[in-house]
Amino acid sequence: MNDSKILVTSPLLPDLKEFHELLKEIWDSKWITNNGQFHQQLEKALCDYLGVEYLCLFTNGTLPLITALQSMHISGEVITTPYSFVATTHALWWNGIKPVFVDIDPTNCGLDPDKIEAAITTRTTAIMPVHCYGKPCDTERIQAIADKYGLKVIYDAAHAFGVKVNGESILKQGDMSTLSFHATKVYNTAEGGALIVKDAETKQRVDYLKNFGFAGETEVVAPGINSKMDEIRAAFGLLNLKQVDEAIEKRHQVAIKYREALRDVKGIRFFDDMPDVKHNYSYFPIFVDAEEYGMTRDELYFKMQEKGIFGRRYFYPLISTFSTYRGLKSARPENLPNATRIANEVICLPMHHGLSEGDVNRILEVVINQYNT
Ligand code: T4K
Repeated sequence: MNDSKILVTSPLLPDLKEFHELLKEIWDSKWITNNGQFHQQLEKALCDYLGVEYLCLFTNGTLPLITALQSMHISGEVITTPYSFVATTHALWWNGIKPVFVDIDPTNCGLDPDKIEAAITTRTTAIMPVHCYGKPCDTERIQAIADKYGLKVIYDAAHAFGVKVNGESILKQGDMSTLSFHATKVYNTAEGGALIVKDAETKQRVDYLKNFGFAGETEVVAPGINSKMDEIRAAFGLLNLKQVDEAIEKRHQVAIKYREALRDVKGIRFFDDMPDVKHNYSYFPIFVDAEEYGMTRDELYFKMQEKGIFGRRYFYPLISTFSTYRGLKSARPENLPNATRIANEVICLPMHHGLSEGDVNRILEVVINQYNT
């Protein structure tokens, strides 16, 4: 029996020889950060690949969230989801903004548009939804609400690299969208991220903000931060971009196998592809109904670990339960019934380009056998 560990993900890595060649260029140029040639090339290549016009590279996926809020002077209260990685809400906190949690729609794990209006107050200035697992939120309804109340919309699209709806990038929705290029993402630059904006003027402003607010050598136009991507990671990113389509296709094949095998397992729910959406298969969450499945989510989770399979409970616990946020009125579990339930049901099965057929079979055996015993 093969007992080697299967982790939830594994980073896409460029060919080492090709990377070395680019490193040699960087060494020769002696230009290692501050809008170097690879940074410029990667911004352009990502715009082309993603089908967006204006993209600002960042050093991770959290700083574009913080900077997006800064650049639009968002204040007061912002409506957001408790069902995400904690960085989403922390970005609000770092801007002195009060997060207002709204429940999720269990069919896509995004903000439930039916529940947003009730959370709007005179202090609300924006909505910050997450395309959780890369599944598009109901952007049309969210935009209609934003327009009705004059609110900005910032999408945390950390999981939505390359996702398209009706052939259009999901990153074009709202006022701004952010991406994460962390090692655990479909596309990575080790650490990295981006902010997608709508026009050249905004890009200029964001580029100032991510460079301490400098506009030229001696002028500082705003209290900026340092969140520039360096040349080494930009070069890494250029190489990874060449192989990301192949990696997404491999993930797609894994998703197909998971779905085929789990379709008839009672008490296990998962997502199918949505019509007219080009998915990126960034995560494969399953939701365990303990009564029907005959075992709780945690029992299955730890049983998997005993067999060397390390799925992850993304996103448990809910952000709203962490000490910083749990005192907020909107954080009460009775305000968030779907998110509370889903957080207790979810396991993200291992999902990455490097999973072999044998790995997938080993994972499925545990999930299916536990159910049969
Ligand atoms: N918004 C959303 C919705 C997000 O999901 C995230 C990040 C952000 C914003 C913020 O973006 P960044 O500032 O992080 O760019 C991970 C990631 O650190 C985090 O980026 C990600 N979301 C979150 C969902 O997951 P952990 O605590 O699960 O990472 P870790 O170190 O436990 O790694 C998970 C698995 O990946 C391990 O089992 C092993 C594997 N792994 C990991 C790394 C780092 C590797 O094989 N190689 C590696 O280098 O948070």
